[in-house]
Amino acid sequence: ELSSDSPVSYFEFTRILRDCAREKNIFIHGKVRVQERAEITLGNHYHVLFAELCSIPQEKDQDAVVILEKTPVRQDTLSEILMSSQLKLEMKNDVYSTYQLQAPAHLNEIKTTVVCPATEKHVKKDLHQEVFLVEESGLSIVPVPCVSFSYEVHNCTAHLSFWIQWVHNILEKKAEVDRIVFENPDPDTGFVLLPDFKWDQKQLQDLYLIAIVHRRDVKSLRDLTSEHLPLLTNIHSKGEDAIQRQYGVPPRKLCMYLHYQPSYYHLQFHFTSLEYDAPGVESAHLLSDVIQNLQADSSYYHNRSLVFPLRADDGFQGSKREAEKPKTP
Ligand code: M7G
Repeated sequence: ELSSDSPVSYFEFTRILRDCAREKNIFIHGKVRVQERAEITLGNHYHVLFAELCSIPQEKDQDAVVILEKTPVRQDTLSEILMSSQLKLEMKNDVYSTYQLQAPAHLNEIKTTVVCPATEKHVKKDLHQEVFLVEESGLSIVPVPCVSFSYEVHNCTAHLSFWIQWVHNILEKKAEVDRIVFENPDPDTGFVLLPDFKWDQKQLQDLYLIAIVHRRDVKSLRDLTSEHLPLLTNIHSKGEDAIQRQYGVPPRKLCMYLHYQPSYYHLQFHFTSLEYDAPGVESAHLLSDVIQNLQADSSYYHNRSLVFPLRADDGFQGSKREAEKPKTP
């Protein structure tokens, strides 16, 4: 589907948040110019009469994050790329030569993700930053290795969490309806399975789907008890069945996990290809481990400490400074 009103054509560059030559992506912060219809108020008497006529378009800048990513070369387009591209020689030495290949436009896509309007949190999420491992116990959060300060968990999670309107839109069929791969509508054990927006669905090596649960009362791994085992086993078995049916990827080639801490506080599971180097391994908990841990101990995730990475500006820096203060005897 071609986008007629491209937000990126009005993009005013502010700064690069992060770029990675190996992953061939770049995260950019900027301003997008949007048109708004604003009413001119001429006082009560005229307002009603002229409201329609005086509604004029006004331009307004909104913050946006744009992510550009070169997509993998696909096997099914190889012969077309090699036969219908122009090659420009860069260097030749013995049996070795390198070229600049100018592929036809339709084989030269850049996957583009736009977050607009972007909040400060969106911008911070994509900004390259120093990251620290922290260990969260039931009551406190302390850095690894342990030093002497405590940090309220609920403060931390509230501070980190994102608005989850996009999740509700999927569950209520207001967005991404045509992308749903499988749904189990049961209000307690059901879920919606669909491609993660990181996956362009063009090749299976980087297969990435998410299973979003219908229940809205389970925010994260911390909330899980043995009461949720039917939900977890349902996601495990129906999720892998659906992926095998739809994509022919067998369960032994799949990784199923959830993140702690997640970016979005609504329980969801990641299904990725084993061949894909998915981001976030340091916060991943395998679904099969979670099931076994809860089978052995219903309060496992309430009681145990959990280690996860925290970014410098997510409240860690201040706490670290506290911890580093010389101790008074
Ligand atoms: P998470 O564990 O809460 O956060 O997973 P993290 O992986 O970002 O730390 C949320 C997952 O949902 C991520 O893999 C996102 O790429 C994916 N995601 C985020 N948004 C806003 C969307 C969306 O609008 N649609 C889809 N399909 N996936 C999304």
